[in-house]
Amino acid sequence: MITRRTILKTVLKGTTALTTVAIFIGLPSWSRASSRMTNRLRIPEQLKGTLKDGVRHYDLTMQKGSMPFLTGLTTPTLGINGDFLGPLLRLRDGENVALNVTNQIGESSSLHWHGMHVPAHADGGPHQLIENEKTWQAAFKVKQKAATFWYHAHLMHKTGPQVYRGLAGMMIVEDEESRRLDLPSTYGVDDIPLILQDRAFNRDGSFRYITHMHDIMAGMRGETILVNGTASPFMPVTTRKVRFRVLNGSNARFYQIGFSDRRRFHQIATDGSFLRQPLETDRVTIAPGERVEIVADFNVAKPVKLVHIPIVPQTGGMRGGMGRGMGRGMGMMESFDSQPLDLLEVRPEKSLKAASPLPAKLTDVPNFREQDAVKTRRFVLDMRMGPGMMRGGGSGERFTINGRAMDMNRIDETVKLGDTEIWEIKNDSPMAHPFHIHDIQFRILDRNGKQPGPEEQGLKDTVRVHGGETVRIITRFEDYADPKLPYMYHCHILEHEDAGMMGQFVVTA
Ligand SMILES: [Cu+2]
Repeated sequence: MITRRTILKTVLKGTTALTTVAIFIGLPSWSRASSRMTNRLRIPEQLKGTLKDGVRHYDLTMQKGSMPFLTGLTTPTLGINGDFLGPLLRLRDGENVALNVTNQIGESSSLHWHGMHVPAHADGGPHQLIENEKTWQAAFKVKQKAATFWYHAHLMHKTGPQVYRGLAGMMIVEDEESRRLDLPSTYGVDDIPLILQDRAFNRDGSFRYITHMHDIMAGMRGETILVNGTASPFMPVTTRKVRFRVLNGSNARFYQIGFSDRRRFHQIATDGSFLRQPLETDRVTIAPGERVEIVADFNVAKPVKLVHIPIVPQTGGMRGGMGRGMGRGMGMMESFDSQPLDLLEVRPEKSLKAASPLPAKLTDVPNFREQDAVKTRRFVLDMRMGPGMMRGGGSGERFTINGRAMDMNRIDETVKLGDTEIWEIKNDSPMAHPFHIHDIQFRILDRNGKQPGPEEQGLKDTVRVHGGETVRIITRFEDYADPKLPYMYHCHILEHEDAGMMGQFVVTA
């Protein structure tokens, strides 16, 4: 009989450390029989900016704060214009914006506009460091299809802890098309942001972050789900149709969202655009960094929960020469999120405002033709366990892309402005990694040679690559060239990113 222990020993490369195995076996159960949702969902304040000489200005201050997440306890936090997380930024395609970010957290940070097509100097990655008590301005023209984006700290080796403490927020970009479409769009009423995060706590109420090697290996997970910084949230609903903009803002946890009564709903958007048409479904998977928009119908006075449906480990990636035992082990390595979770209780009122049916067509999703690609770049993701992982919070060369850990002083790839390229991402490790590319939006060409499902056929900036899988994406690099300042590509499990699973590319004219 193959035991869990022998499988893990087989799977984990570079170690047989029993302590590591014990950590896996000792995983706590996150299942909660029937959680009571007692706190009204917080809705982030909207920041629409102020127009000055044709430029829309947004003022953001990163600051220290505290939150009463758990009854009777106070959690020290970080926030933007508030105690935890930041305001919702509303941007319009075609507008010039200036995002003024002041750092008052007592240490260096940076703020990255995840998914946004911006010049490298405005990207907010590790090279746009904001020292304590300094202000940094990101100025650019919004060139974006309507969708849901987000911003978060992106400091070298510190993205994980800073996002965990609260340095993140949602952005909505609108364009002419989105303003014309008859979709639920009253913010906080029938257009609801849902920032999903999980947190672990110490007894004194403070956040607990990385206490075991396992927290780096699997990524940092916690047993408490926060939605927009609300534990055990409920939301009163006054309309029949509600649109949820779901952002997986967790450091490492994957969610498969659906409803407790298995009702069907429509997915209308991926990371960077609407889908061509609404997609009827009963569940959608969302990895760290990814966004989806869904529209659900509710019945008068009938509460229902938005839940995480346990993720059945993927084995599709195991075809292509991998041994069977290896495949089973890999499945287990992907089963970190196999416990059910309640995310949000939706409480429809006694009378609900009627809503029109969803538009039959949402948008034309930009396409890139494979025959236009001038180059295929290959990226191999890998991770190795071993002693010394905890030293200095990093792990040297254990989390790699193409055999190398991230180095701020090394440009890994040089892309020519205007080129269409295919990026082939191969995952040589036993667990799934969400691969994110700065600056651009892409289409997924295939997974192990197979077309992606309809739920992934919008624009994307983050793609799940399962253990043993090879995913090909296609994109075009436009508008902005800078031979010196690079953009990042990386795993969006933030502990993996911080430990080295990241690389840099420049776009040259
Ligand atoms: Cu990863």
